[in-house]
Amino acid sequence: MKRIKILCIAAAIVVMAFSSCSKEMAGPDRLSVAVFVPGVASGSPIYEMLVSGAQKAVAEKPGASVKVIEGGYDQSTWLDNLRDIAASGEFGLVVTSNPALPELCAKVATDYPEIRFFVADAYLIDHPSIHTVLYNQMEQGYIVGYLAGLVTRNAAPAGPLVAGLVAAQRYPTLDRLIQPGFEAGLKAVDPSFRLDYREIGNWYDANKSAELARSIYDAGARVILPIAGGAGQGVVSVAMELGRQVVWFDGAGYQLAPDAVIGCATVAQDKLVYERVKAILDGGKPFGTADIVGAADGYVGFDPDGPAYRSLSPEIRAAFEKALADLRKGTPDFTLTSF
Ligand code: RBF
Repeated sequence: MKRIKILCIAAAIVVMAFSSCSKEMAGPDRLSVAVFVPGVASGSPIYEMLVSGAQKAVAEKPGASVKVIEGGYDQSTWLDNLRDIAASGEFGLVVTSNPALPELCAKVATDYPEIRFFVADAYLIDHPSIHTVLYNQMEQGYIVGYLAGLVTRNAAPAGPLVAGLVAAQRYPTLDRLIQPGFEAGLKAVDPSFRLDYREIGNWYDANKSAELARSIYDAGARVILPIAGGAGQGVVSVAMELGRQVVWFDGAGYQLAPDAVIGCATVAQDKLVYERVKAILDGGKPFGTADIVGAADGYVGFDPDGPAYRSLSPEIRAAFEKALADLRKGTPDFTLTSF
């Protein structure tokens, strides 16, 4: 009797071991995609494009599915959000975007090695579970810096020459690419340009960004670049009120204020996310690699389709379009091979 009992227990252990092993090997469904928005999609074009690009790729793949999960503005919860996504066992691929995410994905990957991650607008090389693509935002900053420089100098040739930058927070791509690119664009127009930099402290407080923008405009700047997600709306409202200008980043800028937004330096995040997610769903395995894309290959550019851009003087537009064409051909050369 005792022997039978022991045999039964042993058999049960073997069955359990095999079933958990086969479950492990099958892993989560590779065609089941979680799009994690670290923030709120509405009001942040770079996130809106993340969602639309991933949804388009999934819609074209038979058997694939997608769920969009917003992490909200409290960055301290994002790691737990990602852990919950992984622990659900539902998703084989997590698609997300922003330079803070690779580090969080790497932490989750330690416990869930079968899940794969694609992070746009970020850089991490040599992690077997993670693929990243970084935009050359030095070029993106240069584009709107050059335009802001031309418009400012034209409005106030006697100077002093100053332009504003209202940022949500400091982070490496702002410090090392966006801000230096914006300043390089301004200084390419006139080396005496000065930057008036202010910080909001979060990505949602449009009242605070409006207050900062007002004080920058009052101090003499004519053009401000907001890098502030949804909070950038505050800069636009004050620009409209004071008859000043804004240059916009990422996408969908002109519709906010057709008279105030004079230019928008774009990233083709919808196209990029679509292409990469599609390739991964089709079996591509770019994990472990980190790409950098920019103006030469069309992922960083300029949207000329706005009324306030079209109503700039032909001389300004001609000078700007020449600078843009030169940039696409590599002058100035902001080549990035790693970050
Ligand atoms: N960009 C946005 O447009 N909206 C956001 O809510 C947002 N949150 C961010 C949070 C962190 C921690 C970091 C590092 C960046 C964030 N960005 C956000 C910036 C985004 O990655 C990109 O740099 C800007 O959109 C400019 O292209």
